[in-house]
Amino acid sequence: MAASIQRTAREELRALQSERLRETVRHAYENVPFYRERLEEAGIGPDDVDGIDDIQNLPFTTKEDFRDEYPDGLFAVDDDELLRIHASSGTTGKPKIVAYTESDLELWDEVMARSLAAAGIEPGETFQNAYGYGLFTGGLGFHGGAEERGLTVVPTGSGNTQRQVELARDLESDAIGCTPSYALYFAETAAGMGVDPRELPLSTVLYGAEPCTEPMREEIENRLGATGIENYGLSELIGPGVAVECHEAQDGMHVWEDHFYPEVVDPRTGEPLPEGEEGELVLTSLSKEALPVLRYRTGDLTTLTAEKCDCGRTMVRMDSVTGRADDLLIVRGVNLYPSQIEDVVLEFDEIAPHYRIDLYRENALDRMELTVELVEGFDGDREALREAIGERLHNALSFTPDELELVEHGAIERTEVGKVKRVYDHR
Ligand code: DLL
Repeated sequence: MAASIQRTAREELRALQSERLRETVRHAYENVPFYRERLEEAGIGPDDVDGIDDIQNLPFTTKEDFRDEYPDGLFAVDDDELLRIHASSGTTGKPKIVAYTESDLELWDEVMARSLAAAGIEPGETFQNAYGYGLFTGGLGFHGGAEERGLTVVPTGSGNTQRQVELARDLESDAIGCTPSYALYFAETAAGMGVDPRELPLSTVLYGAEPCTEPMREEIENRLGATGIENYGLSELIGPGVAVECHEAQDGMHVWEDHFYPEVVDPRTGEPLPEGEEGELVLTSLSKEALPVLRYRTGDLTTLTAEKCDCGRTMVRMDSVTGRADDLLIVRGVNLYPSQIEDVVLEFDEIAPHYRIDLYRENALDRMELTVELVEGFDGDREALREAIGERLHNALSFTPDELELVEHGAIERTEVGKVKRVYDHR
């Protein structure tokens, strides 16, 4: 079933999605007062959903709704049916609390095992799980799926990196799961220990949980001598296991849309956008029990394509997330995403994949400082390089930072645990 559903004809998939959407709306309507109210406001009862196309009539759910309904206002089952709680912290306010029944945990294991299979990780291989364990969904989400896939799991969690390098070498880990920033940190730590990271047995880095541009992926692949496979997910929907690249084509992440229905909308108006246009990803859970979610505004910007992939899977693919709708930096009236700056800066071979952006407001004017790191052993002309980067930023983005600082290799603080922070907005 699991393998065939990934390659099913799209009409069949739509029939399944339609049936599951009807069930999900009914479940939410009957068991979550919040949804009943929202649906009634929109004039929709559980019998008004015929098929998946009706999804566009449903109201959105937002991060604020999760915060307002903290801790359990969105749960659709009794407490005694819950087997697990996770939370996503975010930068401000209360955490978003999420919950799982037994069937939700089985679903999670299934989509994660599928993701590991799509990543090309075979039963019997050793998987080093360097995603954080605990309330964060990364650690336990990958853990369950890896066991389901028949892998040997090394549950290192994040951090303790020297030991992780030794374990990867001594236990001959075939694959590691971690954030992209941690993959780089891991490679640097290995090199610092006198271990050539390319000589480690790792052949796959299953990275996710934070944005990763193409130059960053190349850097990870080169430094670790491994294939980088991206995966995407979020706690509100389940955790990791929403979408993953296939190792066959590595051409966008297949969304497991028999369980998570994706749409892309205009982030300002909420209007659905045609296939291929970039906008905000909106996701609806189609088979969750404890926490059904209707049209969740992820804030993540991406593009969807339904074209058949070379791997034969028919499920829609999403592009790497280019940024978050709320990451948009408006600096002196210019709209910029940090990923655009990253793309430009990392074109330079002299620059290491570490940078930070600081924003200030001085006398009512925005001021941006961009700090980038030189590669190890750089002994070229710094001034010329600085000018070249400034010019390139200006040409590509019509923007030049007020200050562009080049610092020595290793000078920018690394993230050993959790997600990397690159933008410091002091305004
Ligand atoms: O980060 C789940 C996860 C764990 C995904 C491990 C992949 C691997 P949250 O902590 O709830 O859940 O954060 C979700 O992280 O809305 C995105 O903004 C961001 N994110 C996740 N994957 C990617 C990715 C986990 N591949 C939020 N690229 C999401 C860019 C990502 N951003």
